Amino acid sequence: MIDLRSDTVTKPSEAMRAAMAHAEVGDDVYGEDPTVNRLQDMVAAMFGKRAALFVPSGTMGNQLAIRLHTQPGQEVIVESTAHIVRYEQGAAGALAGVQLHWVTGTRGLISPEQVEAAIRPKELHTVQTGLICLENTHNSGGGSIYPLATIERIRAVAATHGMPMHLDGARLFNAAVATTLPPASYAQHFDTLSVCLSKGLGAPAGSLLMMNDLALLDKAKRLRRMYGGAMRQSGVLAAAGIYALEHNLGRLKDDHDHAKRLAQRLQMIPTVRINAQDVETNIVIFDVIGHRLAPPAIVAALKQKGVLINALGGASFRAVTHMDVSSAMIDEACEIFTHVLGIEPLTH
Ligand code: TLP
Repeated sequence: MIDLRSDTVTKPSEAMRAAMAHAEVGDDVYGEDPTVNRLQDMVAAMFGKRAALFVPSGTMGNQLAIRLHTQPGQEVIVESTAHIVRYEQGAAGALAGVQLHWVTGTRGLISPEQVEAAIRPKELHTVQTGLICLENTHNSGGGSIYPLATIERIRAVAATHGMPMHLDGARLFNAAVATTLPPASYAQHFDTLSVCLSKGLGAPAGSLLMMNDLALLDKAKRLRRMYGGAMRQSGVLAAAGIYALEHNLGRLKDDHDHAKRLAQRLQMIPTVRINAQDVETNIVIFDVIGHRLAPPAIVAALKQKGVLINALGGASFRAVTHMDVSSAMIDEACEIFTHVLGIEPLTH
């Protein structure tokens, strides 16, 4: 089976498992797990931040950040298709007591002018803005990359209003590899950012929430405990993360090349709507129009031929490339897409 549902489906390699098995561990709630500490120091240094906190998931990283920066009743500016909006089960409202102010972007990216317009005036009747969140790369935007210049300008707007910024950097490594910019060049513009080890890097679990402010780190540790994310001998997981950072970063470029190739082939199928030029990293989002099968049946037909993808709602589908999908498997997937999506289009 060629599983393109997500880059989260990768399984730890033998070498990664060996690193996990031999990890030196301790109780991380006491701050005594040497492998967790090593991973945190390594990632903080990589992103030019003073501190990184190991958390179980990207969702927890985002939700800790929202809670850290806001007061209940405030508003968080976020793009309307962001992971925080679509896929975190309303956690910002449920756990931090804030409402989300959606701004509709282009392929998930919003402009400094839109941010400026969304910040509420500081007057008594109006809800108050507490935080601005960006996502890079943008998942629902098709793995789109924020131009650094746009981030710099959004940061300038935020600074004028004294507004903190958080980055959902679940796939920031993909952006860094695709642009060849150092990860810290993005990170410098955010008060907090989270990155995931369980996406393209192939680790089984784990994310890091980073910041410069050590008072914020203390608060984040308490909240992590409150949210049930304080783990014990988590060095077993951290070891997988260290292995992933040491071995699997550079190869993200292969995933990007595979995604581009897939998109170019999909573009040739008459029922498929996609602009292959838009594919910058490892996520391929496309629409299927005028096919005789409804989206769930398309997913089932592809599965039957050996390819798994996700339907996103409406006519949209998502295919994600990752380290467990080889170049040959991409070629095979292209044939299957052409076969299943290319046949019997509806004629009006
Ligand atoms: N994304 C998953 C699903 O939840 C949709 C995927 O398959 O892409 N931020 C972004 C941008 C993400 O894409 C994800 C996971 C997360 C945060 C959350 O990470 P986890 O799953 O570790 O909580």
